Amino acid sequence: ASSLAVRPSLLEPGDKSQPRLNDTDTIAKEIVEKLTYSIGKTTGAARLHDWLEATTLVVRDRVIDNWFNSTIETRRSQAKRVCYLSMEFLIGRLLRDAISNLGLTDPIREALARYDVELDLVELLEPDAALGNGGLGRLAACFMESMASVGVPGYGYGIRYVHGFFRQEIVDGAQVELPETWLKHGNPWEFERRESSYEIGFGGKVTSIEEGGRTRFVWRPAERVLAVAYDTPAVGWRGAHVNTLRLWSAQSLDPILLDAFNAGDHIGALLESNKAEAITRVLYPADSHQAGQELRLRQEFFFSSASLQDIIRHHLAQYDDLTNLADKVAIQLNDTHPAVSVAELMRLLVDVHGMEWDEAWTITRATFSYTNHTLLPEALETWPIHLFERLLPRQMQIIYQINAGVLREATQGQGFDDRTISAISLIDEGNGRRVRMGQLAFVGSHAVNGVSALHTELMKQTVFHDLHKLYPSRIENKTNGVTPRRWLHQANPGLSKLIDETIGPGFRDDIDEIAKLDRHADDAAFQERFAAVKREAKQRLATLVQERLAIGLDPAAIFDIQVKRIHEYKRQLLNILETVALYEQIRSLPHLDWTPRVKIFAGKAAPSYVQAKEIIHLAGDVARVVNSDPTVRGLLKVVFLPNYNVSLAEIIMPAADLSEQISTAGLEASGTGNMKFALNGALTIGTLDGANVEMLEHIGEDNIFIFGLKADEVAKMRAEGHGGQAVINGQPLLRSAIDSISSGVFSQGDPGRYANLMNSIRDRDWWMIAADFRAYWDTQRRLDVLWKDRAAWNAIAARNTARMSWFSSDRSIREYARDIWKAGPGA
Ligand code: 4GP
Repeated sequence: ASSLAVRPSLLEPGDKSQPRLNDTDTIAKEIVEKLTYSIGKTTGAARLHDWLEATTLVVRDRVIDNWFNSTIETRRSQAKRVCYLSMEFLIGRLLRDAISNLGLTDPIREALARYDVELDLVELLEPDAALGNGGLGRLAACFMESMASVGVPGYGYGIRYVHGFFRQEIVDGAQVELPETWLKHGNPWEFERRESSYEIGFGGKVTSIEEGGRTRFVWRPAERVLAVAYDTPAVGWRGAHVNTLRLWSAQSLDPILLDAFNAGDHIGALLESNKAEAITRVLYPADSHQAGQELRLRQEFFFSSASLQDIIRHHLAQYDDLTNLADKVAIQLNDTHPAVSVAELMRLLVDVHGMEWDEAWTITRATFSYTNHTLLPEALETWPIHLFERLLPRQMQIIYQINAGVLREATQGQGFDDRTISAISLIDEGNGRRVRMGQLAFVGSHAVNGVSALHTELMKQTVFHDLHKLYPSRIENKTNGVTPRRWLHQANPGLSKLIDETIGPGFRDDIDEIAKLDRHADDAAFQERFAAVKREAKQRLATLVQERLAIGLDPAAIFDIQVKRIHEYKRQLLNILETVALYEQIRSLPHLDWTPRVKIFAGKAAPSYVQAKEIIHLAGDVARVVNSDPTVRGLLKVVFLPNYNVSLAEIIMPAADLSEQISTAGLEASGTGNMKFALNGALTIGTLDGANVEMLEHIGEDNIFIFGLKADEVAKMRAEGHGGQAVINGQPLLRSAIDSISSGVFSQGDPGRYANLMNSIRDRDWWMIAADFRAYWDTQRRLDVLWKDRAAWNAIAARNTARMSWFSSDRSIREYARDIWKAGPGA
């Protein structure tokens, strides 16, 4: 990898300075220099965290050279910029990503080794930047990496939360949330940009002035907060292009009210600054769920307004004209969280920059596009009008005006009936009057996309059914992807090396080349090497589980893994019930030839999501009982790994034999963990949901294990009032598992602990757990049999790796760039 060329640096066009050298001697010298002059330590006194900082600074220097090149080139060529507005960027650790993308792994490893320092240990000390909850945030991170790798000039805009996603501990079986403190020791990757700071207003009044025959509205906010930019470079593959992740931090305009302080009110003196800074203090731990509180709306407006002001300032500095905004900037709204941007851009164009309404509206729509990530009704953001009006009075007026235009189109243009009109309206008149952010994002965008083919289809049929009738060409599909750099090259160096040696290194630059592996899938020698790589990854995970939980795992067993947010629709409960049923079967028929299995779970529950927390508790309870039962020893183990995050995922993905993607069909918009697992050679057991449907098409039906109800069948059964009890009565295994859990077999001393959870299956079975149990159980037993034929299993595993290239986020980004943004190479 050390031969990978980093582009020579061109600090200014025509600059003749020499590119940096990347040999071990140079790197070692630079690391020691940083240690000495930036950190103030000798090599003898340096601790591991000092080496981390010194190494980061050396890598950062190289990133910066390329960052300048990219910025200069975008400006020179007047290329269109893509601004990705997202409340969440779940980026994880950055050092290994940067080192690997710059091709510096070998020289840095060797340079540190000269001082008896191990690169792997250094990397482990970097905090895991968890500025996101789950899929949506991780997708934004993969997209940042892919935009840089594909060469799309991209700017991520988000929030610099002081406390990212909470740390999860399990205490007496229950989830406990602890603050996450990634910034505690500073962050060497970021640069504060004091010159890029903007005032963000809240509350106050709107007045109007008559000006040259035109009414101009002026918003006079009662409260103002400063948004300050912090930039982090986002490095693409081979460092060829470096983009910017710009995160906003809130500061008060007056750090302290000195009058109050001098009068002895020491707390009051800081109240205002605390209130301002609270905006960017904590990430809301809600995944696919509306957070509801006022602070959340403040966060949304804060980062939207700061980003738009920044985009406009940047644009004016280069073009001195806003009429060509949509030709030079594309703004992607990552879910509805930044949807208020639609109103805010209108305000900036019309009120601040004096543009006519109609022209501003045309430009706004041409600039924005919106991605929907979930159909769950509880996740569709709406805000009470009184709150919205109080906080954002001018934006509220603008929303009314936008709505009037849309409704006019619907009535006059289309002659829609009243029901359709009220479904289209940006104002929900039914629930105490609320602003519908999904509608706002939809009407303010020229393109609206879902994240898998099925999800996009369901968007048309359900949440956006009526808007789709009004704007029939607006919804399109952009199936998600994951970056192969982080999720294959870095997370799985063993497999990457095997692929190098089997088909050559071309797949590192063009992931589609990985398809050449297909030819080797049936070759016995290759299969053995593939299995050896898998086994090593499993051993690594087993060691981690031993260290953290003191549970011994046998890498010869199937590692059957479900890791993701805990949600009822993701059906960890179905998996746990199958585990309990299997446990009971092994206990009653111990003489049968059972296939040894390890069931691994990890994931966080939203702190207020009672059922999700009960599911975590149950997984732990089942684990305790099963793992201490000598009758199943060696045949079944259950593990709940606390604090699932990006770094843990990097260890888990390569170690899976079986990937659980078992959501109730129609509810998982896409999934991206499903892609990471399959790319790393895990077989998938899953429903026909989200991107599983397309994975089936690419991997082939013999190589993926699909079971259960389809989305339309789920909808039909729900409509018919399906209940669980009748199904349970006909299925002794399921019935026994539910009875055991209900009677306290796994919660001795507290038999009622899971009464609600179990009753929900018996009664409504909303998530179709009882309905799908049998099909799931049977498919698992088929997999047990397949496991015994090692060659067959390994061939399927290898074919999964070979056939997953379409699920690279490079492909997703190329599609967005071509169809929605009209930006990037070739635009
Ligand atoms: C997630 C979806 O649940 C998941 O299916 C999808 O793969 C991911 O977005 C990226 O598109 N949604 C969220 C959320 O994370 O907060 O709504």
